[in-house]
Amino acid sequence: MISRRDFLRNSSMAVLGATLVTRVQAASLPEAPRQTKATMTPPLLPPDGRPYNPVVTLNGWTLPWRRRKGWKEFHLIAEPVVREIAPGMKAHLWGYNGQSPGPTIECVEGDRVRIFVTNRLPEHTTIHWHGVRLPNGMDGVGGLTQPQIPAGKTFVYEFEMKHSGTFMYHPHADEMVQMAMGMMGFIVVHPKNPNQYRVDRDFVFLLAAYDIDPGSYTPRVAEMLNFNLWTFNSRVFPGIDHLVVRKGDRVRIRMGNLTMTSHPIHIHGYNFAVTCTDGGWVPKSAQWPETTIDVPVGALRAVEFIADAPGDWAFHCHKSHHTMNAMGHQVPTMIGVDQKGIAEKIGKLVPEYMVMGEKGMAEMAAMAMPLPDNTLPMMTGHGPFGPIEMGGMFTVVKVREGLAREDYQDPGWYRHPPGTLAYELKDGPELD
Ligand SMILES: [Cu+2]
Repeated sequence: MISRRDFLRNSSMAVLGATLVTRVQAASLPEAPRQTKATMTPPLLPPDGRPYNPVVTLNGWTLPWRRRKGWKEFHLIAEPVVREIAPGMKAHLWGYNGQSPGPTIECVEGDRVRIFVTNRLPEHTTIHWHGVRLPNGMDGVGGLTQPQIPAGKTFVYEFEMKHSGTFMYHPHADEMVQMAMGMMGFIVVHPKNPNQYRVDRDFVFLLAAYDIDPGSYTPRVAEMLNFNLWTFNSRVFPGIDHLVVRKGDRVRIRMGNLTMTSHPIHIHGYNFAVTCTDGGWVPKSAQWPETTIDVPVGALRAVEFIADAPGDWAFHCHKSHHTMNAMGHQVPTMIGVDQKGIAEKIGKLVPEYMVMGEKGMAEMAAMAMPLPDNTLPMMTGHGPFGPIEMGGMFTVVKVREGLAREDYQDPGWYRHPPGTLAYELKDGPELD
């Protein structure tokens, strides 16, 4: 947490969006809570204002606010952060309030929000409130609707959240660099009527991609397509939280895409309908069943289903390269190539040389190859039956009977009732 003295030092000459902030005003800035860990915090029940069912941010948290004179006040600090991408790898990113992505902002349709944005980056920034319909001067486009927020300064955004829905925030200043460095966050505006669009569990995350060379910590910001870390909320499998769900719950999963390619997100064991986009709620008559929904670049999609089938259901991007961690794409296909003679010859020069890829690449998931520091295996994570052979944008929806309403703790692996598990055919009596 930042100290008041730091704050005064940094904001004593701060210029705000419309007005100059005096020292007295600066001292009245709301606190800016910070998060140092990449773990999911329990949903934040609203301490004041209209009631709503709060969302759960995968590997993230919701930003607390202060109620003051009819405003809901939030304080975001844009700053360099260290994000654990998965156990074994940390990335040096830019984010908000200690993490990338920044904290989720939750409020209610009709709320008047005042968002203080303090810039502790080495360069200027802004925040654009993607999808939110607001006065033009609050739209956060550097140069077009406001001067950029210089390093060390604080700007104030004030507007009414007129529409409920699914939105996000990100800079509109040196965008290529700042988004490649992880500056983004989720916004959820709950409906005024808590029974409208009601679900039991409401998960949110952003799709982000990074290009971090093996052995290094900082993303290559000039990369356009060839990323090597495909993330849900700046985490890769097996570091992504599981989506723990009580059997019978109505579940919503909201996803926003701030990468530079689309992500066909697929669920096993269920079908779902798109119920909300960053454009608003989708009328029932316009919904249809899907098991995969393409989340386009710069868009948000919310899907819903009733969790009536217990189990551990895979939930992932269907682009198979996006369920892999750092890998080279110039690897030749070796399937069917007899490498025996070659291995012997190279082995004389490079004693630890391994022959790989002759029968496919599944063996890589089980192999313990030496890796540079701060580098994740290409595919990893173990399940109850062995290596899962995945990385990147992959997690598990765990549907269980009899969980408590607020219980999001990992219930362990699913135990399949007798007769419901695929099995090896062995010699013996005929099947029924
Ligand atoms: Cu993808």
